[in-house]
Amino acid sequence: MKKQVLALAISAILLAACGKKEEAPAAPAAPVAAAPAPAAEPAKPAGPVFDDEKVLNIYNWPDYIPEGMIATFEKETGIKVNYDTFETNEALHAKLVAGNTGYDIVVPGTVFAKGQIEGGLLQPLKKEQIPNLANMDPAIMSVLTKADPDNKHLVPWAWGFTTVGINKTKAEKALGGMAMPENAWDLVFKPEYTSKLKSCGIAYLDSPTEILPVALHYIGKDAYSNDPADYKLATEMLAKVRKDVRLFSSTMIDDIAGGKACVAIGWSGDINQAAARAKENGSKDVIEALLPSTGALIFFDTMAVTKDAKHPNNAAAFIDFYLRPENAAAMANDMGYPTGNKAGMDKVNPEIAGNKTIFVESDYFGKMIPPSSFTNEAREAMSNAYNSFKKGK
Ligand code: N2P
Repeated sequence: MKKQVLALAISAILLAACGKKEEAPAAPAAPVAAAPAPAAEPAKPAGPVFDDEKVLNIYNWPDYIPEGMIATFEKETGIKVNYDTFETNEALHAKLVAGNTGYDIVVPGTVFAKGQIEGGLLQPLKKEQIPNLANMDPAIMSVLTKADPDNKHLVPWAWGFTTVGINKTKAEKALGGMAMPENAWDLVFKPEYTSKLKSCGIAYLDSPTEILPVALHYIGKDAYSNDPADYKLATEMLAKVRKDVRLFSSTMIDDIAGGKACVAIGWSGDINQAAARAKENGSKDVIEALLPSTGALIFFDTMAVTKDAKHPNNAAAFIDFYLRPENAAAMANDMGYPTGNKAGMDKVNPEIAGNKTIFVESDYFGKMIPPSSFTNEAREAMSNAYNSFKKGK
C-alpha cells in the first residue's frame, strides 16, 4: 500500500541520514526440548487505571490540538485537564531542567527529548496501560529510537517540518514582477527578495533551534553543526536580512491568515491552518506551505511523562486516548499534522491525505533535513547567534 511504502521510506531515509543501520530481525529462538508449561497470562487491568486525584496537567505547543478533544477525554474519564502551552523547545527544556514543573505530560521535540531522557527528566511510560500503542506505525516508532533507544519514554504527538510559508497573492505583488526563486529559502534569507517582501511582512519563528538549523543548511553547512566558524557565517548571512524581518513569533497563524505576514519561516501544519482560516474568513489570497528545493527541517514532537509527574496513571490514560484512530485523524484533518498512527489513516479526509505539505511524498523526504540532537555546545552557539541576530548587533 502506498502509505506503508511512504512510512518505510521516511524511516529508511531518516535512519540512513543518521548513519544508523536498521537492525536485522532477531534469529528465531532454538526449539526447546521439553516445552515448559505456559506461564499464566499476567492479569490485564479491567479498564483504564486512574490516580486518586482526578487531575491531569498537560504542557504542549500552541495550536496543536483539535477542538473538543480535551473535553471528550474529561467527559469520558471525569479527569480535569489543565492544558498550558509553551512556544519553543527552549522554554520547555528550561522548565524541565528547573524541575517541579507541575506538569504530567510534556511534548518535546525529539531533538531535545534525547538529552531530556539521558538527563533523567522524563520517566518510562506505563506501556501496559497504553494498549493503543499498537496503532502506531512501527516505521515511525523505529525513527524515534534515535532519541529513545527502546521506545521507552516517547510517544509521537505529531510531526511536520519548519519551512517557508507564503501568501502568494501578496508576495507576488510585493515582488513586483520579480520571478519566484528556485529555492524558496531565498524568500526569507536573500536580501534581493527580503528587501521587497518586507513591505508585506516577513515573519520568523522565535527560536534559535528553529532558525539556526535552516540558516546553516541554507549556507551549505550541517544544520546541527558544532563548528563555531559555521555559526559566524550563519550570523553574517542573517544580519543582512535582519532589518527586513517584521515579526518574531511562534503563533503566527492569524498573522498569516489576516495578511500581517506574507512570507514566514513557520511550521508546515500552522501554515496549512492559516490557509484554511483565511479561506473561512472569506479571503481569496492563496496561502501555501512550500517545499523548498533544498529541503525543509523535519521535527517529531513526542508525548512524555515528567520524572516527578503527580498523575502518571492519568497521563497513561490520556496517551492511550490520544492514540485512538479518530484522534489521529482529527490531528491531520483539523490541525494539518500527521501523527504516525497507522490505524487512523483511513479516517483522514482525501484532500488532507492528498496535501503533499501534510503527507509528504517519499521522494521529497530525501531532501529533508532529518532530526538530530543537539550537543550543549551547539545549543549555546545557536542561542548566541540567534540573540545577536535578533538584537541586530
Ligand atoms: C505548533 C505546532 C508545531 C510545533 N502549532 C513544532 N514543534
